[in-house]
Amino acid sequence: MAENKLVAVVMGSDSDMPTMKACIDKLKDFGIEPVVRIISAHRTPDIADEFAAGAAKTGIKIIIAAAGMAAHLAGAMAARSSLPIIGVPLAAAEGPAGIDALLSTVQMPPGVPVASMAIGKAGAVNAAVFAVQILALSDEKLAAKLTDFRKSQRQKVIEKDSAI
Ligand code: RP5
Repeated sequence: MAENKLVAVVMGSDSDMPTMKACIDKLKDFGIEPVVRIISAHRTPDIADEFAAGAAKTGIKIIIAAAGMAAHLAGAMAARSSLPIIGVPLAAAEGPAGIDALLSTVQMPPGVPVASMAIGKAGAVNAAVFAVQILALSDEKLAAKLTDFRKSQRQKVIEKDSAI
């Protein structure tokens, strides 16, 4: 059975969904059904504030926040919630290929951390895996799934190597 809404995936725009689908799909692979929201730190700051401030009370344990350009969504979540916040910087259609979003996400002031992943799809997938790693600390079944996932990644590389 899917874990009950322990992880939230928020993104700044519906234009982020094609990339963040990789995050949502990876969470689902581990049996985690995330809360998914489109919330903008700049266009809907009141909703971002309300969501972050209330997330813990709804049972959410981890917030994954993805945005492009001047990517303040993860920081806005971290400003209003003490939950672990995982940031995913995205490359927008215009701009310097996500470097803008990376710096906006990662350069948090001391005391208000955001765990920033890589830019784009790699970061989206890793955000899901990182969330699973946190939850697996107190969930043996999830820890076993994580072990299987690592084994299967290893096996894929070995098979590619053998096929050369
Ligand atoms: C950010 O601005 C969003 O996260 C998105 O990556 C970028 C562009 O947004 P749209 O103009 O496509 O809505 O806030």
